[in-house]
This record gives sequence, C-alpha cells and structure tokens, in this order.
Amino acid sequence: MLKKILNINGLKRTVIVSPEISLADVLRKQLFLTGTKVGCGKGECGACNVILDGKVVRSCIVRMKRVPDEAEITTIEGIGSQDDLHDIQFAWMIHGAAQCGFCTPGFIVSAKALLDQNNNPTREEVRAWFQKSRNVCRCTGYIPLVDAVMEAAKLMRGEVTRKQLWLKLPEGASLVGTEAVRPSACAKVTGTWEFGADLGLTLPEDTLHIKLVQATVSHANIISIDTTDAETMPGVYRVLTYKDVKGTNRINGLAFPSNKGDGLERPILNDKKIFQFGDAIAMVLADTPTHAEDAAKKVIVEIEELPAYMSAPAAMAEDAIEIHPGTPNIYFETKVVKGEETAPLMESLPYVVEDDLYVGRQPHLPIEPDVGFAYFDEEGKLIIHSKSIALHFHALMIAEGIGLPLDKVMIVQNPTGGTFGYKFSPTIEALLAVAAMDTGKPVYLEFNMYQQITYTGKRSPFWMHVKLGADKFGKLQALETDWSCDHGPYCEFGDLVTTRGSQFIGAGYKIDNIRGEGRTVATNHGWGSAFRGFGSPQALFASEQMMDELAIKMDVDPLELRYDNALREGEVTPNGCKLDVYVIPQLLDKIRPYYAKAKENDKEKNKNSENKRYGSAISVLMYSCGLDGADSSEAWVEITKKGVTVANSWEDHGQGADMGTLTMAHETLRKAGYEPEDIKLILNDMNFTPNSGPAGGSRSNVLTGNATRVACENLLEGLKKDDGTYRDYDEQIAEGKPTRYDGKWTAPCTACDVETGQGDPFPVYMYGVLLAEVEVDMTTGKTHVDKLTCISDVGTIINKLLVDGQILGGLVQGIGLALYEDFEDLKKHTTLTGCGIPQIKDVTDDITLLYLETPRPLGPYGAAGAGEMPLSSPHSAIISAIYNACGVRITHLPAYPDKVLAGIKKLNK
Ligand code: MCN
Ligand code: FES
Ligand code: FES
Repeated sequence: MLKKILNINGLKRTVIVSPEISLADVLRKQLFLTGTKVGCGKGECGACNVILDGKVVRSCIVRMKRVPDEAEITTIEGIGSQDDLHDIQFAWMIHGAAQCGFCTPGFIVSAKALLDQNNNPTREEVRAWFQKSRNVCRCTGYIPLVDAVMEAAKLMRGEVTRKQLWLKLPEGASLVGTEAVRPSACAKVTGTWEFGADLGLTLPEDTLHIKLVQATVSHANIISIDTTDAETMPGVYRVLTYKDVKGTNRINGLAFPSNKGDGLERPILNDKKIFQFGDAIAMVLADTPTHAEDAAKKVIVEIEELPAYMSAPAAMAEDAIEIHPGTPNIYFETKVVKGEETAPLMESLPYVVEDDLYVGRQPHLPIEPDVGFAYFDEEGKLIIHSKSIALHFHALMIAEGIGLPLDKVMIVQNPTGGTFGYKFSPTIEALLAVAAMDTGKPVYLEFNMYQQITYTGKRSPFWMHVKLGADKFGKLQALETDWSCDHGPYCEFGDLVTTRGSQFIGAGYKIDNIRGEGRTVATNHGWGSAFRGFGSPQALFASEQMMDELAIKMDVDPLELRYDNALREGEVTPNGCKLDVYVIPQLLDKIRPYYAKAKENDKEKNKNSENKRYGSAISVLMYSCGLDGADSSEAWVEITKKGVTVANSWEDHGQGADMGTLTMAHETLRKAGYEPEDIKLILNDMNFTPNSGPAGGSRSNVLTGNATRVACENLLEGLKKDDGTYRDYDEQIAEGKPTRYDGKWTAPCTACDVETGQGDPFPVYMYGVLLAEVEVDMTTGKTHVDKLTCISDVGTIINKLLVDGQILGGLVQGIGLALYEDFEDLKKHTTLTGCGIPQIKDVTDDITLLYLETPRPLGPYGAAGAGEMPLSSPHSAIISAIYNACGVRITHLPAYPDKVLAGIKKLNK
C-alpha cells in the first residue's frame, strides 16, 4: 500500500492505495469523484481524462505508483459546478454538445487544459488536441464539441457574454424549433449525471458483485459445469448456473407467429449448448468485483466443440447442423409480391443491372459499457436498473424466464451513455434478476469494454442480391430482391429486421413490379440486435447502389435518375402504401446546386493530382417512425400545487427524451399559461411511468410525443372552465375534479403481410438526401470523407439542437459503417479502436445541414422522428463517391483501404 497526499481540485486529500490501482479507480471509488467516467478502461476513449500536473492524462491507465506525491489533479468537479459553471461547460450546453453525456467530462477536462495554454486556438488545433488526448465521442459527430470549445474561447477572451448567448424566450413563447437546452445538460457537463456505474457506488454495503463465466468458443455442447473450486474462493457468496434459475431460463424473443422457432432460443444462463462466443454460462457473486473475477476463472466448463457457422451462407449450407436442434437455421421467410411478375419484364427491359451486396455486423460501441443492478423493494417487487430502452418489453421478455409474475418485475432506466439500439434487446436484466432472486440481496454487474463488445448484440448483416430494370425512358419498371439476414443465434426481432428488406430495398422510388424473398438465418456469430436504422442501412445500401449502377449503364446522372423516379403524390412504396408526405423530389432539387459544385470541384482537383483522386455522390436517406402496425404509446400528466408533472417511458439513449417530452408538454400546456419551468418530468421508471413502448424505430417523437400531447390536452380539457379559462390546482381540488389524466396514441397502421410484403406499416417517415465528397489515396487505398452536405425533412423540428445532433451523429456513424467499423474477427474486433470507432481525425469538420420542414399529418405538431434517418444510407453516398473518384465499387462493406487498393490495382492491370 502507498500513502499519497494529492492536491485534488485545490484540496489536499490523503489516500491509502495499492500501487497498481488506477488513478481513475481511486478518484471514483475512494474519493467518490464520479464525474470522471470509465469507458474503455484501456486508454482509448478519454472518458477518464483528468489534468495531472498540467497535463491531460487518461486516468484509467495511470497506476497510482506513477502519481507523484503532492500531484496537482483537476477533475471535472474542479472545473465548475451546477451553480458556478465554467465557460466551457456553459458553451457545451448551448451547443448541445452533451448528448448521452458519458464522454462529456473527459472532453471538457481536455478542453480546459488546452484553453489554459492557448485561449485562441484554431478549429484544427482543437481537433488535434482532442485527437492527442484520445477523446472519443460516439453520439455527436464531434463538430458540436469543437464549436463549443471555440465559443468557450470567445467567452474567455471576453468577446461575447453568456447573456448574449443564452436563449431567453419571451413569456408564453413556444419552445418548438428553438435551440433551448435540454434539462439534463447541466448535470451532464458537470459530471453529476449519475450513470449506472456511479449509482452502483451508492448501493448498500452487502451488495454482491457479479462476474460472468463466459464461453470462449462459438458453438459447443455443454457436457458439465463444475463450480466446486470457485465456491471455495475468498469472498464468494454464490456461484449460479442454469440450475439456479427459477423460471424457464429463456428470454422470450417475441417471435412472429410465422417464425419457425418458438422465440425461446436464448437461455439466460446456457444449459445444454453454447451458441455464441461470450455466452453466459455461470455467474459468480462475491463481496468484491475482484473476488468474483478470481473465482470465475475457477469454474470448469467441459464442452464438446461443434462446427461454428459464422455467416448466413455458412449456416445455410446443406450439411450445416441445426444450431437450435428442432428449428431450421433458416427460421423465418418473407416475400414481396407487388404488381406483375418481374422475370418476363426484366427480359424485355433495355437497362438491367444486378449485383451482390453486403452490409456487415456493425458494432454499436457506446462509450459506456453495459451496467446495471437489482434489488427487492419493500413490497417484494424486483427492481432492475439498467440501460434498457424498452422497459415494458424487457419486463415481458424476462418474467417467465426468471420465474416471477410480470407485475413483480419493474425496470428503471439509469442515465444511459448511449446504446444506438443494442439495448432494444435485454442484455443483463435477466442475469441481475436471477442473482437477486437467488440471494435476496442487492446485486451489481458491470461489463468492461471487452464484454460489452463481445457479449451484446450487433447489426444483423444482410447478404443481398438485387436486380433492377428500367425502360428506355429511364423509368424503373422492375425490381427483384433476395436477402439473407444473419441474425446470430438468438431470434429476438430477427423476423422484424428481415421485413425491413421488403420495406426498404427500393424505398423512395416508384417501382410497380417487385418480387423479393428474404430470410432470417441463425448463425453462431454475435446475436443480432437493433442498431440505428434497423435494416434500412442494409436495404437502402442495396437499392441506392443499384440506382448508381443503373445510372452508369444508362449514361445519365444518378441524381436525375433518382429525381425522375422518386415517389410523387399518391404513388406507393414497395409495400403498396402511400407516404405521409412526398418530398424526395424537393430534397433533390435543393441538393442539386451543391452536387453540381462538388462535381466541378472534383474535376478541378483531379486535374492537378496524381496520387489523390476526388469524387462525390449522393444517396437518398429514408426511414420510418414506429414499430410495424398499430403501435401505441402512453403518458400521463398531473396538475400539482407547483405546476404540472408529466410522466412517460420515453427512454433516453442520449437523444434527448427529456427535451422532447418537455417541448411536447409545454407546447400543449402553454395554452393555459404554463412555462417550461412549471413542468416536472418523471421518466423511465416502471414504478411510476406507463407503457410508452421502446425508444426504437425512431418512434418516440411521434408516438410518445403524441401520447404526451394527448395527455396534456386531456388535462386541459379537465381543467377548462365554462368561460374558456382553466382551473388551477386548488380550484380543481375544491371542485372534486381529477388531477391526473392519461394520454394514449395509436398509429392507424397495419403490419405487412409476410407472404406479399404488402401493408401500411408506419404512420410517419423521415427523408433526406446526402451529398458525400471524398478523397481516395491511390497509393494506399485510404478514403477520407472531405465534406458532407445533408438535407433532411423530419417534419416540424421540435428542438434544433437535438435534431442537428441526431443528424451529425448518425452521419458520422455512416462514415464508420462505410469505411471503418466491423465486428467480424473475434480476436481483432474486441476494442473500440479494433472495431474501427471513428476518432476525430477520421471525421470531417465540414458538414452542412440543411432542412425542409414539411409538417406530418400524424406527427405531434407536425413532427416526424429523426434518430435513424441519418444512418439509413449515408454509406451508400460515400461508397459511390469512392467509385466516382477511382472507379472501384466496394459492394462488401466496410471499404477498408486494402479492398480499395486491390480494386485500383485490378483496374490498372
Ligand atoms: N426530434 C426533434 N424534432 C423532430 C424529430 C426528432 O426534436 N422533428 C428529437 C426527439 O425529440 C428526440 C430525438 O430527436 O429527442 C430523436 O427522436 P426519434 O427519432 O423519435 O427517436 P427516439 O426518441 O425514439 O430515439 C431513438 C433513436 C434510435 S432508434 C436510436 S438507435 C438512437 C437515436 O434515436 N440511438 C441514440 N439517437 C441516439 N442518440 C444518441 N445520442 N445515442 C443513441 O444511442
Ligand atoms: Fe480511460 Fe477510456 S481512456 S476509460
Ligand atoms: Fe459523446 Fe455520448 S455525448 S459519447
């Protein structure tokens, strides 16, 4: 042990520490300075950055033996507080730079060190500084962070005042469309927004720490699990296997009726088989995480290894055994049957293109790894705190498996450091439940980044073959599609994501005749979970690429081909239904001048360059808001002495559910004179909040926005006096009238028929067009995205900071999907860097956002959603821009340099 005296945030603190422990652990766990976050724990993300003797250090990799005695340390707590914000924190808020907020303290600490030595940096200097400090953000696309530093520098130089920058709305004004700052921003920028691992430190002393025994192979029969040695290890309380699970030990995957599986493929703790690398086979519960981890190594698992099918084609091979005995590996099929038979048509058409395309297993890479805890409350209810973005779904999906009645399972969402959809699936909820039920004690489980990456779900890869034909006038006449969705071993939402192939291959265009067939395939690679865009990045990559190939074949401009074929008033989607609004031609009109200029620039730059080639291209972005069919959401509101309380389960990944709810409620309630500060929010705690459905499918702004609006309208109706004014709380009570009102909204939609793909599944859609400009290094094959210009139509913009943030973050994940990100190699793709997370150097600082605001008939105050549209097909524009730069078309993502280089070499032969 070492005794150290440290000068932390200006205060002398004495700590007794192990020499090997990290500074981050001492700050967080011994000094409770939880503003410093731990993401990767390996020096890759900068979430843990602090200033040590004037230098930014990643505190997760600084061992205490290396920290000098009397070191001066500044953490986020020393930079400013909620009552006394630093200029950087203030600037971070007004630029919407904290989405989930998990990376925020680390960035602000780095920025402070930079501005202390240079209060007038250039944007390039700021970017270089964040790169050097290894700060990584998965939500924002980085631009708002650089904007915030530049603004903070101006404030610090006295060139502008906070008063000038802070949005002050006149009394009674609407919040809609403004840059009002989200309610959680102040806590996020001060490091006081308490994430799961922070709350974990507040649990009672007898809390048990869980560590998992996980599979190290991808497919095997389990012969035996021997826990004897582990049980005798120091500090161990219990070692649990499937035998200790009181229920069916299965997660309910909510399978479609036509799914050939029963939806109960996924064990909570594996019993007979291992289905994927990382499967949880046993849980050790001990007094400390280290004791649990040491004991987990002593559990002996005897297995018989089986052939592992690591892709859809491998699992579909004739000789492949059934991964889930009794269920075929192809367990769900769906078709598209629209218009005439396409085969004879294709024969007769002058222009036909076809290709094979692949979009892979993109990893979500939130900076906060999965974390949660559980305990029983005084009424005997099991309370599970996690990163769930589907509270009521998840309770339903685990109740039988753990063996508790549904009404005894309550899930609460912790402040969450990003999910990007992986938390649409339950992850550790059932494990926590099993542990709490077995022991009756509070239990805590946190993943490290390796477990986060190897255990949690991934984007489901699509293997697609697409054929598209046009007549001599360039009008699309026929589309044939075939797609296989590799959904990993667990079926949950696999059928649903497969239907996206029928809904979005060819979306946005008038194509009267379509035949298609898609299937969901069980494999032994990482299980498929929702990922932002949910099937549309796969589907649209195929059809957008085919549009570009067709344009080349026809020798027409790809923008004009899109323009000529874009859906117009009254025309129908591949599902045979009308759109909510018809705006794609207008969006193309708006982008046309930018596109023309980009092409000119490419020409100029290519004239003077040999080793670098430049190209640009566009893609149409489009996605739906809602779960298929009659999706619905609920909210309630209550008038109180202090104002109005609004409650819903609009789960927050980081996208801004708090601001969405506040704006929807305020827009309705301001008729009765309520101001934003009169509105209190209760969000995401099943003990209090109703079933609003998951925050997936970009549905919440529309569905929960509408439910919140309806609840507020019902309240106003209940408060209304005969003279048209509204009763206050006292008057309402005095008249014996109710104070609480519910609101529910259901989409007037019908799910698609799996035999034909025909239906009217969604109430609202989001649209965009992206122009990508890239540079390809002809000697290395390396692509850099130089510039993006995106025009979006997400209906009425509810909050400008939120929508800008959604679009920037989504587009940058699209750069990742196109160029860098994958989870394929179980040895290499196990860290943030290994998986290819875009760092600030990988992302252009030149992104222009343009908007068209077409009010949606069914959207609350005309709004659509925004979350997923920007990741629906940006990668297609980037891939086609690479083609336009150097003649190489990458149809199997990502476009790693070696693939591009191989293409260049082939062309040069
Ligand atoms: N919004 C708005 N005006 C509009 C449309 C949307 O102000 N016209 C705002 C909404 O109020 C909301 C946000 O934009 O705060 C996104 O709205 P919506 O598209 O309805 O999406 P949800 O609230 O249902 O959020 C889920 C969506 C999905 S599916 C994923 S995945 C996702 C995402 O949003 N994951 C995210 N955005 C994310 N953002 C962050 N930072 N982290 C994630 O993990
Ligand atoms: Fe320390 Fe990632 S760099 S947590
Ligand atoms: Fe940066 Fe979420 S705001 S990771």
